[in-house]
Amino acid sequence: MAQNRKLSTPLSLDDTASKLDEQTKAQDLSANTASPGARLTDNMGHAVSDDQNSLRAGVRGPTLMEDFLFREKLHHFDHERIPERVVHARGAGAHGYFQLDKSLSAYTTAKVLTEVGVQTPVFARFSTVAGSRGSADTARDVRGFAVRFYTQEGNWDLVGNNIPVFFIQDAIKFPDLIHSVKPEPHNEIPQAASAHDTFYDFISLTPESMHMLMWVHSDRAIPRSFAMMEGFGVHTFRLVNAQGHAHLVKFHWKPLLGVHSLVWDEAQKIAGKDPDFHRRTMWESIEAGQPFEWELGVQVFTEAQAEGWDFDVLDATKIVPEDLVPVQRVGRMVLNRNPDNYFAETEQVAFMTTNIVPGIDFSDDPLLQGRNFSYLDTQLSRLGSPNWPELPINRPVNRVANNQRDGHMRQTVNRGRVSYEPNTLGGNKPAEVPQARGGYVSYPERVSGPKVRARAESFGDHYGQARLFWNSMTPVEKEHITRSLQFELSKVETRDIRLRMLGHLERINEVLAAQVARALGERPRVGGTARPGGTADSAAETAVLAAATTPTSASGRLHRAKGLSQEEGQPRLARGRKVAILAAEGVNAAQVAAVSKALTDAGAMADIVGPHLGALAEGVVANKTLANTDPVLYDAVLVPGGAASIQTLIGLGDAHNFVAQAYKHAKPIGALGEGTELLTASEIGRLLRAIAGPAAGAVQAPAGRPDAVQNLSEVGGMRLASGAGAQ
Ligand code: HDD
Repeated sequence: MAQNRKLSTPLSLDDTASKLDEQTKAQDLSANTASPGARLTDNMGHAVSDDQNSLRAGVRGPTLMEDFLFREKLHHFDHERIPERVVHARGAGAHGYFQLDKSLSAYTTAKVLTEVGVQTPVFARFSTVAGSRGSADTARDVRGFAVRFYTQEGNWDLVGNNIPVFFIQDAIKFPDLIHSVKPEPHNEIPQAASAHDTFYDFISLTPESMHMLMWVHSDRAIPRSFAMMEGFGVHTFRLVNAQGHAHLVKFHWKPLLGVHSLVWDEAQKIAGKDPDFHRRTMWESIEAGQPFEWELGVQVFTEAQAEGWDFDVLDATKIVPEDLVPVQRVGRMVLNRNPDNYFAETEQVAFMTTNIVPGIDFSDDPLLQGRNFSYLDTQLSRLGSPNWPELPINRPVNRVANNQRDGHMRQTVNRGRVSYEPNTLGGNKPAEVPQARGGYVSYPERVSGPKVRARAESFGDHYGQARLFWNSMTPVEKEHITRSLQFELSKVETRDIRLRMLGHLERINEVLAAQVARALGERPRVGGTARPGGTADSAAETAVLAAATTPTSASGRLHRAKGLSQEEGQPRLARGRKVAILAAEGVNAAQVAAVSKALTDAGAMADIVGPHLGALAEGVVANKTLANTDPVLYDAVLVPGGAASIQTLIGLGDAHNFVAQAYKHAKPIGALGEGTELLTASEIGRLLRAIAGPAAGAVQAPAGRPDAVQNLSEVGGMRLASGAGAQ
C-alpha cells in the first residue's frame, strides 16, 4: 500500500512504469487501492483516540484551535469538491479490455490495431452532455462515449458520442452551443433539457445543426442502456502505414446487444423513479458477470474516394453512409470490471482527443482541431495541477520519462540533477525515439493556403443528410421524431423562434413540418395532413407521415442509407433485459422457479416484485415491492399463477397500475395460469382480450415501440416457462 512505501522506494514514474510494463492496468490501479486499515489515523499517521468529540475547554465549553484532528478533518472535507466537467458532467465508467481480431496493418502501424489477439486494457466513460453531475441519466441528450486504450505505445483516447455527427462545424462555436443548451443563466432552468428558448434560438440560427437535430429527436437520444447504443469517433481520422501511406478512417462501436431505446414518456418517468438508471444497469450487469460489449468497426477510405462525394469528410455534421464505405468489424471491447472508487477513476479520468499513438493521426476537421486545444486546457481547471497525468487512471501503462518537473502535487520523486536536454551529466537520457523505433511522427500532409476566417463551400449543405436520416427511418421512428419535436418546440416560449424552427423543418420534410406546425398552433404550409393536437393519431395520418420522404443532397447520391434505422437489422436479445415478476403470498413457486431459470439462462435479469419484501412462497423471495419499484424500470412483466397471490394482487391498485403502465409503454406482458385473471381484471383486460384472446401465455407487444422485445417468448424463454405447464 502507498502508505507503507519507504522513501528509499521513491514514487518514480521511471521505476513504477518499468514495473507496469509487465502488469495490466487493472493491477496498476489496484496497487493504488487503499483498503481501510485497522487503526484510525489522521493524514499524518497519528493514531486517533476519539473521533466523536472535538477538543473543548470543558464539556460544555468552546472548541479549541489546537484541535488539529478536527481541523484536518474539516479542512479536507471543505475541499473535497472539484469543478465538474463543463460538459459531460454526469457519467459512469467501467474497465475492461479491447482485443483485436483482424489486423489493420495495411493501413496503420498502431500496435493496438495490428497485433491480433492482444488484449489492451481500456477504461470507458459514458455521459450525458448538458446536465450537471447530479442530473438524471435518461434525459433526452447525446451520450458521450469515451474510450481510453492503455496501449504499449501510450494512451489512445477515442472521445466520441453515441451519435455520429455534431451540431457545429467549427469549434469556435462550441461555447455558444453549450451556453445555449445549459440552464438559462438568469434562473438556472431547465436542468438537463434542451426544450427551452435559448437552445432553439441558437439552433434556429445555426442551420448546420439540422442533421444532428434529427438524431437528437430520434430514439437514439434516449438509449435503453449504455450497452445498447452505438459509439462513433465522429471525426474523420487518418491511419498511416509502415510505408508512410495514409488512409482516412471513421471509427464505430457496434453494440453486441443491438441499438435499443426507451420511449419518451418512460424516459421522463425513469428520471424520477431512478435517476441512476443507466449507471445502475451497467454496474449491476457487470457485478452479475455480464460484461458490456461492442465490436470496433472502421470505415477506411482514401482522399481520392472522398473527393468524389457530394459532402466533405472534414465536416463533422456529415456521416459517410455505410452504403458508400462498409463498416469492417475488427475487434471487440469488453467492459467487465466496475471501478473501485468513482471519484478516483470515473471523475478524475481526463480524456483528450490529442491522446493518439503512432500510426493514427488527425484530419483537418476544424471541430477536431479545436477539440485538440480544449481537452488539455480543461483538465487543468478540473484537476488543478499539471501533474494530473500522474493520477493512476490517467497514467499510461508504458514508461513515462521526460524532463518535466515540479508543479502542484507532484508525486514523482525524480532522482539526479539532470532535468534538461541535451545533457552529458545524465548520458543524454531520456533520449528521443526515432520513428523506426516507435517515436511519434505527424503525417507530412502538404498544407498551404491564405490565412482566412472562412468556411469551405463544401461544408455548405445543411439539409441533405438531415433528409437522408429522416428518409431512412421506419414509420414508428418517424412518428417518434415528430412527437419529440412537437414536445420540445411547444416548450419554446418565443413564437419567432418556433417559426424559424418550422422553416428549417420544412426544408427537411414537409409532412414532418406540417405535423409539428399543427402542434404549435400554426398553419402548416403544405399538406394539411395533420390535425390540432399534432400527433398522427389516425391510421391514415400515420401512413402519410410514414410515407413522407424528401429528395436528398449531400448524401453520396443515396435517398435512404443503411445502418441509420434502429428498428431494422438490430439483434433483439433477451440478454441484458430486465423482467418484473409480479407476485404475492401463495404464488406458484414452480412457475416462478421455471421462469427465473429460463431468464437467467438467456442472460436476462428478473426482480420479484411483491406487496412487501421477503418470502412469498417456498423459495420465492420478493426483492422489490410495488411501492419501491416501477414498471418503467423493466422491459417486460410476467404474472405467474397461484390463486391466493392473484387474489391479493387483484385487490391492489398498484398491481393494476403496474400492468397498465407496462402496456402503455408497449412492453410485453405475460401471464401464467391464474395470472391472466389480474390482466383481465385490470383496465387493459379489454384490450388484451382483443389482442390475444382469453388464453393464458405471452401477449404480443402492441405497436409503437420500434425495438421492444416483441413478445415474451423472446424474453428469456417465457415460452419454455409456460410450456413447462406448471399452472
Ligand atoms: Fe467534447 C468532454 C465528446 C466536441 C470540449 N467531449 C467530452 C466528453 C465526450 C466528448 C465524450 C466527456 C469525456 C469524459 O467522459 O470525461 N465533444 C465530444 C464529441 C464532440 C465534442 C464527440 C464532437 C464531435 N468538445 C467538443 C468541442 C469542444 C469540446 C468542439 C471544444 C472546442 N468536451 C470538451 C471539454 C470536455 C469535453 C470542455 C469537458 C470535460 C473534458 O473535456 O474533459 O474539453
